[in-house]
Order: sequence, then structure tokens, then C-alpha cells
Amino acid sequence: MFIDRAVVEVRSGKGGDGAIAFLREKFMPNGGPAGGNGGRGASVLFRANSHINTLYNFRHSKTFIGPDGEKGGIKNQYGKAAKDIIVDVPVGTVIFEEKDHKVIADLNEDGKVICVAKGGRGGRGNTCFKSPTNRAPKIAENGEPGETKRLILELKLLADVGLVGYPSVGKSTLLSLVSSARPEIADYPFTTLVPNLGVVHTKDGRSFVMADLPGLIEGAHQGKGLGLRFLRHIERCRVIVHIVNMGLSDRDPYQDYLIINNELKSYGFGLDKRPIILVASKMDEEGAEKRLKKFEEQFGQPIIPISALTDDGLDKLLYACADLLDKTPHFPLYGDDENELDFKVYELPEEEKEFHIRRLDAHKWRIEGDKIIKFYRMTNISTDEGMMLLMMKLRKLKIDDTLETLGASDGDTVFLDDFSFEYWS
Ligand SMILES: Nc1nc2c(ncn2[C@@H]2O[C@H](COP(=O)(O)OP(=O)(O)OP(=O)(O)O)[C@@H](O)[C@H]2O)c(=O)[nH]1
Ligand SMILES: [Mg+2]
Repeated sequence: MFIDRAVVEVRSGKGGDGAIAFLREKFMPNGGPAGGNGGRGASVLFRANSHINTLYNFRHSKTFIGPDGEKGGIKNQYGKAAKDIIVDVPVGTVIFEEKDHKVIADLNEDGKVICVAKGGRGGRGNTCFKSPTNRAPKIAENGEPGETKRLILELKLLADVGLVGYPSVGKSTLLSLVSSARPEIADYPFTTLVPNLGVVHTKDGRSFVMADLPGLIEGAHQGKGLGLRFLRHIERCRVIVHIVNMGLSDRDPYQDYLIINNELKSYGFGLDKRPIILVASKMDEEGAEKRLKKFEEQFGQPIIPISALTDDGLDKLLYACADLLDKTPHFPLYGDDENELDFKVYELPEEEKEFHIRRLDAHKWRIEGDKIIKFYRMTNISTDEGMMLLMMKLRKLKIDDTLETLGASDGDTVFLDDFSFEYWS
């Protein structure tokens, strides 16, 4: 079954808690602190995989849970980081956050990976809080909690050319003739219920992917017929082939053309501005020539007449598609094309940061900034409570995340005024 939309929940693992422990050795009754750091919780990653072509496995709302990181141990033993979870989805899957429909990623290339929920950091053990004024701290950080998110997965097929038109105009028949795809063909409307893809090779050695989409009817944008559910697959198509039936029918070809065009427009995403090739189908049927002539007079632009029965016009149509693809750029799905915006976004100047970090050498860093240094000097870190307050402040400011982005590695020394501590990922 072809499923192209699903809602899933992801939860990354919590970081392991740091340990509080002291060395107790025979001749050292008051050995120093020896609580190890906790390990990082598992992140949840999504990966585009070309061997998967539907979201079928996600049809019943699923939850992906990353395990927690291991707790820190005694004798300064580090807790193990949990193994990340990788979820494979079809190439072309777009991931949104459910709460605000913000796009998180467009997995449009095989192998592309995105982290959707980051594992929590491990907490530092009490060894990290040792200082000249507090030689035996009895405090440790808890591991950072993981993230929970609800995500919408939407598959938008990666086709170059999309076939659209009324039901039964011959879209599936065309795809079956020009590619090795085998869609169902029948003379009743809505034979095609899900999109089909086929690879087309032209005789001059070019190739492209063609998608056959379920038929559209008037009011599709309000959900009539199969609605617009499948139009999302056209969003990526660079060229639209609009097929109008010239065969025996009680419908008026020109009216049908106007209706479908209106549906494309109502859908938005600039679909009606895509390059469109107009095709007249079933030209072998009686009266087709006459209907085409009338249509051409109303339409006023060239149309490619074809017949699936006699093969007439098929090569001409494929060359026209390939030529148009050669000169049509890819359309960005999500607004990185400024021209598509008819308003300009002004950004407020970023608020003055509470701190910045300077690299002193390969493994030494210094946190600078008046505000944070003032906070440090007003905090009595010779008590466990004061030290905890400081660590909470540093965590709230996401100092560790900033250090990670800057390329810090485990065990690096981080200075703040006359205090120093160890970086831990
Ligand atoms: N005479 C003639 N019949 C055709 C031609 N192309 C398709 N047909 C017939 O038209 C009917 C509908 O064809 P389909 O390819 O299933 O049409 P469709 O556009 O995919 O229809 P939906 O999937 O329902 O939207 C079938 O009975 C086909 O055999 C043609 O060029 N000439
Ligand atoms: Mg069909």
C-alpha cells in the first residue's frame, strides 16, 4: 500500500547522571572526589533511503525512543553514551514539526541524514566540581533530559514531469507506454488511486522521471474526488503535462482545461506558474480532429496531439518534456527562493549576548562577558549550593552547546574568571 503521510513521535534519550563518589584507599582516608560523568543519551536521526518507497511502516502512529545514557561510576568511570537510533524513510520525505508545521528537513537525497531529537548531555560527576575552596564537593549534575517531538512525515515524490488531467483522459496509459511502469488502466474514473512513477528514456539518450497522478475534478481543492492530497507530489515537478481528452465524451475539452487549471492555481505553491505542456489525447477517436481544432482556436497556443493506440505524437511529447526540463531550474520547496516572497523580512538586531567564548589553545577555552563574570563573582562556590547555582547558570546559557559547536573535545579546560572546569559532551 502506498502511504504518503504519517505522524510519529520521537524521544531522544536522557543523559546519564553524574556520580558522587570519593576515593577511599587504605592510606588515604579522605581521598578526593571520584564521581564520573554520565554518558550522552541517544539521538533520533532520520535517513533518506532509496530502497524504501512508501511511509507504510509508519501508518499507525509510531514512537521512536532513544535509550538513556549510562550513569557515571565510582573511581571516575565515565558512563557509556547510548547508541543513536536511525530511522529510514523514503527519499523525498519532508519532516515537519506537528505543533507549528515548521519544516525540519527535506530528505531529498539518498543517504541524507538529519537529527530530529538530540540526546541529552551526560551530567558531570563530583570530580568536576573540585576547587581549591571546595576540595570535597558532594554535588553532581543530573543528565540533561531528552527531547520529545511529534513529527509529520510527508512524502513528496521526486518526479521531473507530472501528468495531470481529468479522470480517464489516458494519463496512466501514457506512462505505461513510455516507461516500464505498469499502472492500472481502465475506462472508469479514478482508476489510479495513488501516484505511479516511471523512468522515461528519449531516443536521443536523455532520461527523466514521470509521475502519473490520480485524476482531478472541479472542487478538488476543497476535497472533491480524491482531492488535492496527491497534488503535493507535483510540488517538486519541474514540468507539468496537462492532458485533455479529445475522444468521444460528453465533456467539453476547453471547460475541462479551465477547471483543472483553476484547481492547480487554488492549490498554491505556484503550480499554475510551472512550465506546462498541453497534450490532446485519444486523437484516434472519431471527431477528435474537429474537437482539437475548436480547442486550438479557444486556447491559442500549440498543443501536442497524441494517441496511445497509434503511438502518434509520443516521441514529440517526450522531446518537448526533455527540452523544457533542460532549461527549467529546480523549484525550491521551502522559501529559499526570495523571489517567491512578495514581502521582505526584517530581522531585529540580535540581543547582546550574555557571554562569548575565546579559544586559548587547542584544549583551553575562556568564557568572557561582563554579565557572566559578575554572576560568578557574586556566587559563593566554596559551598556545594553555590557551585550548583553556577553550574545551573552555565547550563541555562547553553555554554556546553556553544563549546560543542566551536569544536571542543572531552576533557578540555574551560576558564571563567579564576575558576576552571572540564568540558564534557
Ligand atoms: N482510443 C483511445 N483510448 C485510450 C487512449 N488512451 C487511453 N485510452 C483509454 O482510456 C481509458 C482511461 O485510460 P487511463 O489511462 O486509465 O486514464 P487515466 O487518465 O489514468 O484515468 P484515472 O486514473 O481514472 O484518472 C482506458 O480505457 C484506456 O484504454 C488513446 O490514446 N486512445
Ligand atoms: Mg490512471
